[in-house]
Amino acid sequence: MFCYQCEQTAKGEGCTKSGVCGKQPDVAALQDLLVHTLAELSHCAVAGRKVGVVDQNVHAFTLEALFATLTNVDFDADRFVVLINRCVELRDALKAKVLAAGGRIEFQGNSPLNPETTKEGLVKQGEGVSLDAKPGTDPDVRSLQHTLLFGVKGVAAYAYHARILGQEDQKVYDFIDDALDALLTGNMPLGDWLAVVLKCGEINLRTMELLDLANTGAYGHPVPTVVPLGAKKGKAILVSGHDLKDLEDLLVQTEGKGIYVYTHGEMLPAHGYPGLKKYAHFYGHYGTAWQNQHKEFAEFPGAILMTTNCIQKPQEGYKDNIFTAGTVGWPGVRHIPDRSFTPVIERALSLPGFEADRNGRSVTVGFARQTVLGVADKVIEAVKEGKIRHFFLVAGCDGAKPGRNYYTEFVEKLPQDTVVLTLACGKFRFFDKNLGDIGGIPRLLDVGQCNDAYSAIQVAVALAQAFNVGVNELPLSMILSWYEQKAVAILLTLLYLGIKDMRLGPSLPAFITPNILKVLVENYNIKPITTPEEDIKAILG
Ligand code: SF4
Ligand code: SF3
Repeated sequence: MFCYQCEQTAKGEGCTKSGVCGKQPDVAALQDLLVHTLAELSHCAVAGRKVGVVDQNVHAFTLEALFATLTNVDFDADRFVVLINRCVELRDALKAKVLAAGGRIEFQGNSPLNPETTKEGLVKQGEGVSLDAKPGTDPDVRSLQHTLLFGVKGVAAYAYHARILGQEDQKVYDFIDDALDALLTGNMPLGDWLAVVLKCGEINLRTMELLDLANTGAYGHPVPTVVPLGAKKGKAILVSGHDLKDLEDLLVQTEGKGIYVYTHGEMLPAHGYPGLKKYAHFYGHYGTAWQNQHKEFAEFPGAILMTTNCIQKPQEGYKDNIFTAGTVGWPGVRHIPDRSFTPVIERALSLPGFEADRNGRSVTVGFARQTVLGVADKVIEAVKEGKIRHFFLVAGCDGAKPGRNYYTEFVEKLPQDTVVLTLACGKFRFFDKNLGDIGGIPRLLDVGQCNDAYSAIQVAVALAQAFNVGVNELPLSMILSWYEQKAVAILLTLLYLGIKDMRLGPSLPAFITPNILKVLVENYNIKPITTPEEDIKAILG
């Protein structure tokens, strides 16, 4: 196997024996095969568009299948076999429709692939079709091809969430098809690959706008909300991941059952939405980020629901308490395909729950764009009066590497006249720190999930307009941490927007070659993080 799509890839180069994340070689090969057959499906969709053949089921499937290949989403080989066969069925049906409408479809090389009938056969096929298996590709072109593929995976994940809540744009689906088709055909000059990679950032911005519309349309704009980190006596369910619709349906189905619902990891910002916080049994937040789940899930006395990434190998201590939903999968773990959460509820009722109230600290969430821009006048005044010297967006993913302590120390060491905006699971490095406030403006503002990156971008754009400068001229620095492919998509969006001077860590992507890095440094002055002291000094002078 070869996989280097995430930050924790082995030796910073690539996982070759098995994934650091727990992905086994058979799953890696099946994921590569799924991506290949999806590209064939996209090839048919692109040809179909020219003759007026568009199939919305194909788009829905493409989002779901791509999302399944993200880091820490689906580890179940059998589920990939089902997805591959379904993909081939859709491909052949679409091809027939396109040909009947007078379209032309010409496959080259390995395509169209006839799937083997056994899992072992499919694994063998998968080993031969990954982007790495294509001989003779220029390393820099391959680097951009991978960047595009990983960015498209991120776009698909966000588009999947938006679509569930009724927001979509054909432009997004067409781009995904164009990008996968380009990867299948593979022959473009370097400059063209670079252009498509930046286009991926543009399309991701639109996708995140749709997702913002979807979430705020369904549940209202987040409002500042104090979230207890303790526990309430009673039965308990812990919900992790990003899917607000899963959470909502679970809240409806648990009403009046004597169960309290807690968030874990990226689900924390859900407490800020009026449409979700109205449930009295939606109690608080338990634990921190995904990489601490072995310890935190083992100690949780109720049922656990994983709605999206990041799942890790369930440990014996809680294996019977954990359930997956949506695109998430782990072999042997009970899966809820249709939001009927009765098995989760029954499991929670059979477990002891919290035997007494547990006091704990609290955190405040809900500083998404409407809240922050609601006090824009105050913020602008504080900047003009010199009370706020600088803003930092310390955002992105968390992970297991010790180097991620940088982000804790960075926030701790910032001077008192600075404000930190944060989003995504990287915040768990400092989310419960009391940083105080500046004239009533909290110094730590939690904008939301990684899914809410659009909100942070809108805040930056609005501030830039208020000060009549470009975003790069604002007293704002971006200190980013990445882990998986949604972060790749967001990074491409920031590059598309022309954002300069970003600091990225804890390490740079293994799929970026030195030449491509040189382009990024020359055009965007993107740089790796160093030490908190040095970086703060360099930024604030
Ligand atoms: Fe390795 Fe990351 Fe790929 Fe898992 S997702 S196999 S850890 S590079
Ligand atoms: Fe976290 Fe897995 Fe990226 Fe949504 S949940 S930010 S890593």
